[in-house]
Amino acid sequence: MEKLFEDINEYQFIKMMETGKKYMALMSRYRCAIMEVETKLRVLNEEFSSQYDRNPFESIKSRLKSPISILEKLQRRGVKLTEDNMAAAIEQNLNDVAGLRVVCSFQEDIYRLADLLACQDDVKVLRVKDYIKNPKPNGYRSLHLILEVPVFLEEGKTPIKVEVQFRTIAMDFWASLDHKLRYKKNIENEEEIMEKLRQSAETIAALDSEMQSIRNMIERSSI
Ligand code: 0O2
Repeated sequence: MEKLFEDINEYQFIKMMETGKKYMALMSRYRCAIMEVETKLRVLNEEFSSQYDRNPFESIKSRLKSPISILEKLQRRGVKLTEDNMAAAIEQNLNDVAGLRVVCSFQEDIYRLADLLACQDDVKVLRVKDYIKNPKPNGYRSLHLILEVPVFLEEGKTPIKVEVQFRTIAMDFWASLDHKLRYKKNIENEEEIMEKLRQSAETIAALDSEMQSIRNMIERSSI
């Protein structure tokens, strides 16, 4: 039979398959946690829309961090990965393997939704990073919650970390363009582009505040 891998022996191949299986099982737990949090957010959206006739969020997206991004982030943090510590290294060092992004029209809805999610008794808030009140120097704005939610598996209740990013439509628009810049190498005019992005982030923040205040005026004026 033709050999698949010339340079590894049978023992190494079995080890590699076992590691692969462990990795798949870990990712499956993160997928379950995403489903739990997404359902919670959709339930809140449903309740809001029936009570107040409006949806607090416009869209919700979820993603599992790709194996290459997991590896790169662990390497950046100087974590040594071995066959035996793989699951523990990922769980201990990364908060955003399971990620959800909730895009709202208005800033007040971001805080309202985040509070309603955080106060649920099976949700543990590990960390709040408020890049709306404290934007990053490049202009990045979003509210990040690092949560732990229980996932009920055959082996019992397992707490799993999930990162939820809340932003307005305008902040999301900005972040997607900035993301393009972050992953490009050797860019001409990098300083100029960064400065333009910083200025656009300010414009967007002002627009978000204005839209919020107009909505508040409309709500106050309706009898
Ligand atoms: P990707 O490709 O989106 O997965 P932590 O482990 O949370 O303590 P971390 O990950 O450095 O440390 O936290 P941080 O800075 O809060 O960033 C988490 C995520 O927020 C990033 O994930 C991005 O998705 C987003 N983010 C943070 N800063 C920026 C920014 O300046 N611009 C854009 N566009 N997104 C940002 P990753 O893993 O970096 O990337």
